[in-house]
Amino acid sequence: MFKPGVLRAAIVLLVSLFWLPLSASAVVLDVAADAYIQRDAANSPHNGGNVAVKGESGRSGKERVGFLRFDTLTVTNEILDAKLLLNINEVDNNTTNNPNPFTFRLRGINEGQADETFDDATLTKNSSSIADDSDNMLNESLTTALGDFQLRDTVDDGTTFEFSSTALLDFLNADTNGNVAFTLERITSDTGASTFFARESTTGGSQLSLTVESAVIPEPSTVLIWSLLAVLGITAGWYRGRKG
Ligand SMILES: [Ca+2]
Ligand SMILES: [Ca+2]
Ligand SMILES: [Ca+2]
Ligand SMILES: [Ca+2]
Repeated sequence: MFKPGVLRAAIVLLVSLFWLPLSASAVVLDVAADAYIQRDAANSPHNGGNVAVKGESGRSGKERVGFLRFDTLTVTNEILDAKLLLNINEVDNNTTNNPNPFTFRLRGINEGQADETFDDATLTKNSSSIADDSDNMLNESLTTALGDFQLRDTVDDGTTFEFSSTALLDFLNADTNGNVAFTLERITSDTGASTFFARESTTGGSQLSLTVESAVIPEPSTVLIWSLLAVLGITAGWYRGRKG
């Protein structure tokens, strides 16, 4: 039915259309702010070398929730892949190593919440727009659950954990204001804190970061040239087909 020339041109068109949007570029976004809040120090900022996270049973007061923020203004195209890199200091800082895995939960802070642009030097439990007095110190309805993961004491101490999930990808692509912030909580109750290296760390640990791979949308002029070439190819093929 198609003459070879037409078929060839059609294949060129299809390949060019599929190939162009599939090229991607990766960027690493360093954390813009990181801190934690603590139940029994509700008016104190916690902006040291570690983001500490802790769940304890019975609302002991020592529970801690981590806050992380990234500036994504430079990422304007669709995000195809994303990884949150958590550089672990200690899964459990108790002197006795805990053989059981600890479960953690990552949440996105919903678009429009004041905490989307929190300042790590001043964030406190009482100043947070999403913290409350519940067991996990968070009003979950103001957040989006992005997934749970497990870390093991000693085994994972000092390593980097890469978190990724479809929910994280969807959350990043839904962002419209270039501010993306997360909370990190620990589901597992233990008196030992879990600590991740913060951007203020001076002990050699890398800070938290977000690796984002986004589609490269071609310039309109590039699309136009490709389209014109494809049309030219189809026309030439059709013309040759008629002649032959
Ligand atoms: Ca910080
Ligand atoms: Ca340990
Ligand atoms: Ca809650
Ligand atoms: Ca946002």
